[in-house]
Amino acid sequence: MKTLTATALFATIALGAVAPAFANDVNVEANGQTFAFKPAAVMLKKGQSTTLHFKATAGAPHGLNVPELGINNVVIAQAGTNVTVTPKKAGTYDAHCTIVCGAGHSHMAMKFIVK
Ligand SMILES: [Cu+2]
Repeated sequence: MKTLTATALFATIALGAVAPAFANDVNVEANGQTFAFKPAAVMLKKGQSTTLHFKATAGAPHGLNVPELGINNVVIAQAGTNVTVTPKKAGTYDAHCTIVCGAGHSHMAMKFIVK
């Protein structure tokens, strides 16, 4: 079971869906044409500060709200915005776009995985 999980995670990372584990800086792109965040999942380490560099590449502004991580109604525009987080609790935090940005808005989501 563990091997299967590790293999699946490696495959996901190879496809660029998950940011490298435990980086100090992570770029997160909000794409208003594909209605997706890239990477779709970001790995964070409990107790370690990570600066998230949010930037919109197309379309209307997007937003994220993950209060458990200190991401409080962040507006993501083309100018970009940085948020430094220091997760206190391990877990998986689902985040959906908080600003109605177009036809694919309801599918626009990402995850933060704290270990
Ligand atoms: Cu949206």
